[in-house]
Amino acid sequence: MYSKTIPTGFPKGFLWGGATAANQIEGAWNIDGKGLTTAEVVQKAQDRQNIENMNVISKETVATAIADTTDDLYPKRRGIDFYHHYKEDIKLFAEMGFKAFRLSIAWARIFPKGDETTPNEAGLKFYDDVFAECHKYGIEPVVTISHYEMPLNLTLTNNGWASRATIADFTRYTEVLFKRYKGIVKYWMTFNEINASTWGFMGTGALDSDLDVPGQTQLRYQALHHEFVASAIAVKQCHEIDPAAKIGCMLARMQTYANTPNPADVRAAQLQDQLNLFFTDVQVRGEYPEYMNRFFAENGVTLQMESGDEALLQEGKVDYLGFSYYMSTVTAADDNVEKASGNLNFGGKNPYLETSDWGWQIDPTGLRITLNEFWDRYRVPLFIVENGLGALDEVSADGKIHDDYRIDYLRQHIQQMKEAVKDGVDLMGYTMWGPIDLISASTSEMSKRYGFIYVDQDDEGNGTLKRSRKDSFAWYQKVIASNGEDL
Ligand code: BGP
Repeated sequence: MYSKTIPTGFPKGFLWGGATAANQIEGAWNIDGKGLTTAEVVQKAQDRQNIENMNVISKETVATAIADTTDDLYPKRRGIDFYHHYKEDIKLFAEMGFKAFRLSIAWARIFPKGDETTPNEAGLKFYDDVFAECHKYGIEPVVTISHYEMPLNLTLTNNGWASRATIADFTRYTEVLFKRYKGIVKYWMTFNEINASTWGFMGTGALDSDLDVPGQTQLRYQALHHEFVASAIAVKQCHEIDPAAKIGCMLARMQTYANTPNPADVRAAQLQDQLNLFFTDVQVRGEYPEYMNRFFAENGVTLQMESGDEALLQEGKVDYLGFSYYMSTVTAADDNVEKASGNLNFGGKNPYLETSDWGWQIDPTGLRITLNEFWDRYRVPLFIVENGLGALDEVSADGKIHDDYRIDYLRQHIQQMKEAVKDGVDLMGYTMWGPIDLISASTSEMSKRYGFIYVDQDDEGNGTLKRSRKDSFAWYQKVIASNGEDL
């Protein structure tokens, strides 16, 4: 008789927590020897071009923004001043019962220009202190090594990841991190949303962002190849230096549906999915999948690989798959379909789904589908390292923030996660995005808020930076205390 038990809920030791990124929280952009980063010029470039989509920033505007390095009011330079508030913030995370806190290290704090041989001790010391503060409360740091930024100097000298030379700069940085934080950081991730590197500047750090310029597809996939190699080397280093640590990849996942049951739409959605899962195919399975050969041939891409690269990709397979999940998309074979509106929407409108204030199509069931698909395809532990609702919060007359909409969003997603666990998916943890309000990656605004903790600061940088608990704070505390039973 075949008899196996179905899990009843989240496993013991499930990593509940929240996720952030250095350039969206830290501030202190020029303090203690830190160098300027690419993230700190993106917003300026967007402002100058007056556009919403960061992926179409032109080369010229990025260059102008880079030339002006004096302004410290830009959102990704001021963050929420976590640099000086980390003790208070981590204490609040601990009060919610966090088991894990995902944060990124600002590469330019460790190597201000990226190409030095000796790291900046003050930068390393800052993260020593942050990790110590986490451990004081039994919180595991989950560290992204590169979250949408790099030392700006590497963009100016190497054109970011477009150059193979950046691999050596990166691996010098990662070696320093693994040695310094051996036994201190148990969970690492190499690149945040690595698929963003085929979208433009934020991912590649290369001045290639105008898609109308010929050769962009070539440049982006070549830059991405360099990131794959750098990631594989980092995985190997991590395993050699600290065999007890786990290191994963990180993908921006949008579950993709066919617009109709018309096989042409289904095939279009399948291709869309392949182009999205290509990244995890390389990083989890350790090789380029065959379907990309055809894509490269049809899109004029000829990858420059060195002998040994393919072996490295095999040796540098990740231990787990981390991913962000905010929404799903719809793909049709032709353009004759109503497009979803809002920022960062790539596909068609799904009439069955509601949207966030920014038009992101909210789809909790899609998360369950994604989890099942990932588990079927990869058989490595999964980690939801971002999920959340960006919303315009209002301070009520009673001085509080009653964010029931956020609770609803998170509750529905956690419910579907639980279903996936019962389906048999191996899920390690859940770090929702932005446990404390922070600067938005895509809009660089403060008013797109995700947090359980409100931060008194407006889009222009006015405010006391005072932290206060929203209604969702007590709710998440209860969720964690009951290991996801009391939703
Ligand atoms: C992901 C990024 C994060 C983040 C989040 C929410 O793409 O990894 O850095 O900010 O999305 O996006 P946004 O800030 O644009 O609302």
